[in-house]
Amino acid sequence: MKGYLAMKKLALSFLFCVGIAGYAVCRADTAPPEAVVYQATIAADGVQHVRIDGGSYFFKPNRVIVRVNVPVELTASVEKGLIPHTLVIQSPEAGISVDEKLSSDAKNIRFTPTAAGKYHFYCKNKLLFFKSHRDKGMEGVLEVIQ
Ligand SMILES: [Cu+2]
Repeated sequence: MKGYLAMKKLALSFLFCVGIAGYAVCRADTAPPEAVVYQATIAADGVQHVRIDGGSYFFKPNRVIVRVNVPVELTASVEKGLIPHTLVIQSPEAGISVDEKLSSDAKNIRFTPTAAGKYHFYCKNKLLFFKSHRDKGMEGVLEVIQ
């Protein structure tokens, strides 16, 4: 059944490509960055350990699910390169205030989320009149669940 639906979807998108949008449009990679989800578990040390790898211009995972009122340790780094990146989570309503420069050496960032909800994390960097790194895709969602 799943296979059939996938086939149907494929056939539909093919029809869309040749029929309406045209070949050139379909060749262009305009899809938004794929969601990479990580659901943290509580380790033996009572901490939710989460690894976030970043680069130009993404965070992976870009959706992180953690439990409320349990300490979180983010281990964050970015790929080697000349472009500086940061990790920002400004959600004081949930006890989270992160604003860190990232490098290829992993950095440990600790906090304990105190309220369930969805909070954005992103890179705040922006070069002159160019689009911000966030607009280019360096953002994600920290989902705090009960
Ligand atoms: Cu950046």
